[in-house]
Amino acid sequence: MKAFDTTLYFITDSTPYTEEEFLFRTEEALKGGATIIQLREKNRTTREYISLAEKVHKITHRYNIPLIIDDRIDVAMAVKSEGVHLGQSDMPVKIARSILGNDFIIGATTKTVPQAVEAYEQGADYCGVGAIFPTTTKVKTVLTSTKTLSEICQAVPIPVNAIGGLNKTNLSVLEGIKISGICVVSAIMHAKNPKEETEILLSMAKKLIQH
Ligand code: TZP
Ligand code: MG
Repeated sequence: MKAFDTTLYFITDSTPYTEEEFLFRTEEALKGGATIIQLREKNRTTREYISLAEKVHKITHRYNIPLIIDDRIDVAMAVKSEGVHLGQSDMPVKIARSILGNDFIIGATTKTVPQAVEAYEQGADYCGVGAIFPTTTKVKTVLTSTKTLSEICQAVPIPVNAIGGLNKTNLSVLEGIKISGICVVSAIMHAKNPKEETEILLSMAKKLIQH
């Protein structure tokens, strides 16, 4: 059975980096204690996505951390990743679950209580909820209030993670909300020292989820 921990969910962004720098930063995040990692590629061909995913998977194996592929179940299957993350315009969770089986981790982006309940009922293993703050990583996203985040946490029995503009200076808005963890892109990916930043965020996230 799949086991995973979403306390510090690191999502990659390779766009500004050479492959070498990207893989280095990704590994630094794992050294710093990221508990799960998502490869998120929006502008690659299928072949490029698979090639990069294979390289990242080699690294994640060494740290025994699950690799989640964003959007693409074909890429996830091709590289035998541990999971896939599906947004509201990606393949429905129910269909992905029927194709991938029960051992695969399937995550869903949900911005409202009905979306979260539907994702759970269709077999999602966790929900990502946001954007809590404006983000420079995903230009098109709309904001989700902490009130809605809190309601989603009450509405579904699966882990719920907050996402969007989160960094060490603003995590306190999540205090008292029953999240299972935080998702971050730029706070780690573009940090001066990704390993150190990951360590700091991990210890802050651990405190946040002590309910
Ligand atoms: N979904 C909602 S916000 C977001 C995604 C993928 C991007 C979060 O990136 P950052 O850099 O942590 O704000
Ligand atoms: Mg998506």
